[in-house]
Amino acid sequence: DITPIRRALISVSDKTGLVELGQALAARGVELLSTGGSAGMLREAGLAVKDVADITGFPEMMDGRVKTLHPKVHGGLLALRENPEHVAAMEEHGIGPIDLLVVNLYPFEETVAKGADYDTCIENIDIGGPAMIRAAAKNHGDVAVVVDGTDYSALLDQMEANDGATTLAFRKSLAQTAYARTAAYDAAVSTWMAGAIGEETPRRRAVAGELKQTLRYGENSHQQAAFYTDGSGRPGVATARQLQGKELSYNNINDTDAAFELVSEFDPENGPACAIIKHANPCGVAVGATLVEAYQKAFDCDRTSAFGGIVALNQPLDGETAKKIVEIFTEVVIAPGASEEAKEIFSAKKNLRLLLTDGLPDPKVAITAYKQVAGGLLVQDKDVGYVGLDDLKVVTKKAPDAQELADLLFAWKVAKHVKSNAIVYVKGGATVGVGAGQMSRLDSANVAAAKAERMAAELGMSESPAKGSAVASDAFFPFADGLLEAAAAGGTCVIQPGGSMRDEEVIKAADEAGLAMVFTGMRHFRH
Ligand code: 93A
Repeated sequence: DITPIRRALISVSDKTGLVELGQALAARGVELLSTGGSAGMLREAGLAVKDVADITGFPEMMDGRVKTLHPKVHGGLLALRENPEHVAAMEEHGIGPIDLLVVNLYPFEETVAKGADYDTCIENIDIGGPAMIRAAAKNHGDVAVVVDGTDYSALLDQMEANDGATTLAFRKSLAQTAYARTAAYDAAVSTWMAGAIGEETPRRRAVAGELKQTLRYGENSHQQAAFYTDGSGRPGVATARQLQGKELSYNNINDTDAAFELVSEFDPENGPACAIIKHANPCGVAVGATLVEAYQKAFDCDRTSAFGGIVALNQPLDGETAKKIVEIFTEVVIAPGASEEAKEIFSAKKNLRLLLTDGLPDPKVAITAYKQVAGGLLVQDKDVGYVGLDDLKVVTKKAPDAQELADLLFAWKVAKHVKSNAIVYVKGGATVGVGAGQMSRLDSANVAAAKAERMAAELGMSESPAKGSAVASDAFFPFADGLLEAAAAGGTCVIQPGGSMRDEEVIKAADEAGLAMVFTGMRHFRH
């Protein structure tokens, strides 16, 4: 696992830290090979350096376009040291192994950012550098590759700790960084070219993934769109099989994902669950003794909004549930499988899209989430934060009873999937009012209460289903007003992160209203 570094090739555009690195390597007896400008600078600092041109037997030519593209270089990077045939080939062709590659690329991104002309940008597309980086990274079993000056010190620390060698784990991590760099570099070239030739389209955009489908249009009909898989093969909307129905639209896919990811929060081992989504927010979510009961309870929460919605199930679709679903217009149903009877019932509804998967999305897989902003990209971990019973802190005089606790945790799971500000009322394992996407928490509480009122009217109930409900708030109540609104609507217990400057005031209001309240210590903003 531990591979000593005897020979290094250094070829860097950004020469920051180059001399110090060269000195440190030379002090360890590492032989240095280098390209034109890098070699010159090392030599000036008094170090012994071999020119790559002397090794290849070719001068750097064509304005430097061809410097390192040669078997003497690539053979030295790619040869497997343990493979007798590779070793024989090295001997036969006079190829020396290269154990360390230090490259940073022509500054393509900076050149574009400076507003350089077309030809200058083209000249700054590095070819030999990425080729060497990719070769060395592939051969990380034997070769260490450094593509970023900020890794010089880590490299030297490794060598210090391992008597001039590096560990396999370190080389693997360097290789991963190396491929991230070449991927980003080519993406930058592609994005620039798209802009330069005026043909940026979602179909041809450089995104990490495989084009699954070009879509008829995007969020609106004047926007082009495409759908990519991320190569993970994980269960979800991107890997689902469509059994029937019209072609999926951009919004269908977005909503179906929201629905399926939400329902996956409910472990099928604990029973059936159903989520109905519109515009990426839940119209209703419920668990039930049977799947059809879960569907009915989810549907009842907001029958008006559920029309033309997306239905996600955490268990295979059965005949009874299928019969119930086809009673109204539904855009998409997604489930981890379906019975023959259910498929038969759906087949009469030609437009209804049925998507089947081999499992549920894993709500605990910490993937990376991206959001585009003008001139940049925001990158973060997906929200996979969880609270369990043990994490809850009762802050009021009154503690929630067992049924209230179950509904509080249910409401909390749902609130995580509701656009902020989110207020969710839950009773008996079903949402009875969802307030989403308002700019004030009080407004969200009002929207949720109004929805509960409408549910009462739609179902001919004598009182609001919010009466006796559990209330979740995705972030803390900054003032008591939102909490008091929830109490007025009939909420008896509350789950929220806590952490407001006015927690004391909010807790006091909860006590006065006779509420039980728990703090999670974690919030679930979703924008
Ligand atoms: O024009 S290239 O794509 N052709 C090559 O064969 C090649 N090999 C290394 N550019 C090439 N490089 C790049 O030269 C390296 O990626 C590095 O950015 C730069 C270092 O050149 P110098 O040492 O002459 O400053």
